Formats: sequence, structure tokens, C-alpha cells
Amino acid sequence: MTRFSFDLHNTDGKARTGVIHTPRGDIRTPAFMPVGTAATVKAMMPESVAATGADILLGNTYHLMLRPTAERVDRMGGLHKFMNWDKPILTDSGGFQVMSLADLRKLTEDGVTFKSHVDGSKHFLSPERSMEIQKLLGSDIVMCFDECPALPADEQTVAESMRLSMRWAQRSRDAFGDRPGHALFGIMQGGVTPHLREESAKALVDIGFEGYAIGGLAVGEGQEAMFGVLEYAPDFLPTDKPRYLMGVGKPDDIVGAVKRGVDMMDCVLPSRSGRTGQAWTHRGQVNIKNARHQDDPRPLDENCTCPCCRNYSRAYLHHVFRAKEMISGMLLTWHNLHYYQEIMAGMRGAIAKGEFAAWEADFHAKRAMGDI
Ligand code: PRF
Ligand code: ZN
Repeated sequence: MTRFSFDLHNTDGKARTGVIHTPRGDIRTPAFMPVGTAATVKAMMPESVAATGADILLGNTYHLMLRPTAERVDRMGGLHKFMNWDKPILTDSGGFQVMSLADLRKLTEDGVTFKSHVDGSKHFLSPERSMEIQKLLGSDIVMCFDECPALPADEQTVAESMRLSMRWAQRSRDAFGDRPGHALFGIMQGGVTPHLREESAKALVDIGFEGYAIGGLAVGEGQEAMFGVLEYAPDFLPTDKPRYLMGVGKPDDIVGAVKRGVDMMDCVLPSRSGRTGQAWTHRGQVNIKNARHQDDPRPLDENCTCPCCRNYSRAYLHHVFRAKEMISGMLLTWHNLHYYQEIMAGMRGAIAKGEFAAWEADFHAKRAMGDI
């Protein structure tokens, strides 16, 4: 049986490319993980998600424990079978979503009690329960149960929250147990304070994980501050383990993160913005509801090979968006996910050849030209 392992193939500056091997298949890094919160990448069939080039999806403990429940997913044969996706799945642990979505939260050393945003029912999450749920789901990459304060926050709040997350990281490691072929990732916290990031990284490395996430970013600090942390935070982590930046981001955030040594990312942006008429192209952002597209026979992105760009005009995309037709979200999501995966493939190829700087300059130059 294939064990979980990471092969780092090339580095170019701080940028890295490699492969994560799992029993469910390889994950080429840098990797972008589309978000399948409720056991679906909204508006996409799983085979279409795979066709965009995704090697792995993200699922959410918080949403799935509330509906349809982890126990029901388990009875249906696990999340992969339930949603018809046989490649790797990473699941987030729930703490971050509780803090942003649930009602009436009560945080203690033990865990978090909260009310469901779906039906108001009362629930409890702890490191132990989160590990149990992620096991019932059949997740390949399990995330530690952590807490992530919104920024800006004062240093003491960030320090206390980070230290709680580190105690929870140890409890997550203990509860996860010995599960060959499955991985547990630690999550670094510590806000925008270097010594707290270092303390957090040391605590996690002492415990020992199969991979390390950088959490607590993209929570209100802005791109400049985020890149500021990414200048040093990845250096606190082992070079031979994957590094995952959680919940990031726009295309230029992703490129900037890879440049600074990040291997994996996830974000709802390409799928969510596809459903609100926003497209991301080589030339930047396009708002398809803008009237300038209504008589335009050209595709969204002349250089894109996705089904949306091969077969449909801007005029059509504008029309179906305005008419609120479901195909609007389907086509734009497909294009956006395809574009994100093309960025990842472009970076992997460039890093392998030692040409990341030239690739990055071209990426920014095309965006600076603006939409056609
Ligand atoms: N922790 C967890 N999930 C997350 C984050 C975090 O800090 C973030 C922060 N951007 C997104 N998702 N568990
Ligand atoms: Zn396209």
C-alpha cells in the first residue's frame, strides 16, 4: 500500500515543485484545491472538476457534521463514494468555520459549543471529535483542530489563541492515532508577529506532522501584511514536508505565496465568483454582467482551452447571467477553476526549469494589460 509521502523535485529561489503521494493518487505541487464544502464543488460534476486539472478537493467538517452528518456519510461508504470523487480529499477541521459561520459560540480549553447556522441545533467540536468526524468522512489529509483569531487583534489575544491551538494540535495528534496512508497536518498560527509564528512552528515540529499549514492569514490583514509573514514563516517549517496556506486566494496571492515557498492552497474564490458573474483570466478580472459584453462574439479568454471558452461567446455568457440561467454559474466556475489550475501547472513547469521569475514577470505583464 502506498504510504503518504512528499517528494520535493525542484526549487527555484524559495518556490518549490514536487509530488505528494497518497493511496488515492498523486498531488502535484504547487497544488490548488477547489473547495467542495458540502460534498460538492458547487455547479460542477466531479469529473468536470478533475478535467480542470485538480488532483485534490477540500471538504469541510463543520458543514458535513451538521448536514448530512459524518455518521451518515460513513454509512454511505465515506465521502469519496458519497460524492463520486475518488482522488484525495483534504478536510478542514471545523474550528475556523465555527468562528465565521455558527451562532452563539462558547470557547473553552476543551473545545467549542455552538449553534448550527442551518437549524439552530446545539453542537460541540473538540480536537477529539474533529478527528473522529474526519475519520468517518474518510479524509486523506486531516487538519488539526485550531482556533484562528480575526486580524487585527492585539498581540496577547493572538498569543493566547495560538498557544491554545498548539495544545489542541497535540490532542489532535494523540486522537488521530496510527492511520497508514492518511496524513495529519498541523496548523501554524501567530498572526503577523514573527516570534509567535516561530513559537507556533516549533511547537508543531516538536509534535511532528506529515505536513504543515500556515493558518491565520487572509483574515483581514491585507496582501502586503500576508506576504510580509510569508517572507519568514515558511522558513520555520521543515523543507521535506508539504506547506499549505489555508484559504488563499486571488491569482496574484497564489503566485506570491508560491514564490515564498508554499506548496498547497485552497479558496472558494474561483467557484464562488463564478456564480456571481466574475471571471478570472490571463488579463485580469472580467465582470460578465457588464453591458460591454452583450454583443461580443469573442470568448472570455482567447487563450483558454476550457469548454466555456471553446464553445461560448461573451454575449452568450452575459445573456445567461442576466437571465439567471444555471448554465451561467456552471460555465464561469469551470473557466475559473481551469484558469486556476493552468496557473498552478504553469508555475510547476517554470519552477522545474528554473524559470519561475520569468514566468511571474509574464503573469504580471499580461494582467497589467487589462481585459481585451
Ligand atoms: N485554520 C483553519 N482553517 C482555515 C484557516 C485557519 O487559520 C484559514 C485562515 N485563512 C482558512 N481556513 N483550520
Ligand atoms: Zn476558459
